[in-house]
Amino acid sequence: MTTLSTDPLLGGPTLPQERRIVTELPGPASRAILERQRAAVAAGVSSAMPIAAVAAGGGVVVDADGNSFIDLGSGIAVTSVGNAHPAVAEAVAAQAARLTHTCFMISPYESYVQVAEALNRLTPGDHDKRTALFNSGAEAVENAVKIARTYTGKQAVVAFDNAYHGRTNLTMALTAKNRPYKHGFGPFAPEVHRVPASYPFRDGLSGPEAARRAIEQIEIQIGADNLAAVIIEPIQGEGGFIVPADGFLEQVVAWCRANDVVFIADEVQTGFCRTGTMFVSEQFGIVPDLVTTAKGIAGGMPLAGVTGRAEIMDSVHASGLGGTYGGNPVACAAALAAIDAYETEDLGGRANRLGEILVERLAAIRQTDPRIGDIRGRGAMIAAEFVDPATGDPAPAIVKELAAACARAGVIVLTCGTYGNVIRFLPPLVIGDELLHDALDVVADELQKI
Ligand code: PLZ
Repeated sequence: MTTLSTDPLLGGPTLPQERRIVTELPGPASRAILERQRAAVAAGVSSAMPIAAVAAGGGVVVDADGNSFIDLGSGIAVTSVGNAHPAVAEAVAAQAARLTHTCFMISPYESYVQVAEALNRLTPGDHDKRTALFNSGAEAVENAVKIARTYTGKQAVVAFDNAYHGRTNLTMALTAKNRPYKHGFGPFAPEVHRVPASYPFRDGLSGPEAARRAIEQIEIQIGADNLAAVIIEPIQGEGGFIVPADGFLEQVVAWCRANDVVFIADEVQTGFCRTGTMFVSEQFGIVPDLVTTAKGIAGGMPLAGVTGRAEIMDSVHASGLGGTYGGNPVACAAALAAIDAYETEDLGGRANRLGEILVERLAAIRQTDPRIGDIRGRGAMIAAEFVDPATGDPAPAIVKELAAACARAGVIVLTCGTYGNVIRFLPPLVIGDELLHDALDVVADELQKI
């Protein structure tokens, strides 16, 4: 490990935990890389921050010019254990030196089995479970739908307003928002139906009322006899960190169970201690039939999983599930190290502490700034929704300006929301209190200027 801390370009927790802007932004080194990006990388792949990252760890990301940004995004809820976590880096290096790939469909290896065992143990419910591993959240979602269709012998799938499930063809169909995710990319997969979700701040409905509204539409427009699965993010992520009203999820799960419909919880963004518990389903008292995971699972390495009831998972014919890289050994080694960190470093407890700070600070800003219409979330998955105080209408322009201003001042914050009017906070769970407070000072200062 000593070699890790002596190389100035290496990241991890030994990086100075400070906000430090030492050049204009982007600095000359970043600018040169961004110019080459424009010439070499497809225009459709764009980047929110005008910097080229070279190292990251703890609560900071350092760019090619030596600027140090406070990270309130974790690469979209991925590096929850901290970027370049020493145990993850070591596990990756050790595994890469031993064997990088066999293809699990050709010759299996223990680490895949260990990750499956860990997911079976950690996902909600103590029933008999099985897991299959893939490369991305979208791929996990696709496979969950394939599995549910095989098990039920039915085809239709229900997704919700504000949903985000990915960018592949089937998952684009499941994703609700047109721009930027779907525009011009159709035709989309058939047999995907959308129903209203629970969005307490905007619909004012109780959980049972919102559930009744969704279930009524399912019964009228699709029919349980045709429905293989209902898929939902227990807290909607890209849609705006929307926490459903109490009872909504419970009633949807109960209806699924009574009607031979597979309930899939997409915990790609909410999973792995992000919300204060290993999975957020626990907090709503629900036990999903299938759970999709990715993002935080492997400390930054690409890995995803579908975990669920043994009888559902095992309904698929032999060789029906797979893919060249699914459950890659280097990614599995990273996942085992990351999962160990979640469990032994009490990162769930840490997420709750960070959430307290975030909510307290945002509530204080809101006292004098009525443009913050709602503050919501769980653990270290917290958001503020901005509105026009006179009308309550979404105010996306403020959010765009605020994120850009924070970036210039050395803080990475992400936006989201069906209406693009939400600032979301997803700090690495290992960020220090002081650094988080510094970042929130910046957010408060920059907001005041808008
Ligand atoms: N399900 C709940 O949040 C990914 C998308 C960023 P992949 N969210 C970030 C973007 O604009 O592409 C996500 C998610 C939920 C599925 C996915 C998809 O996961 O690993 O990006 O495929």
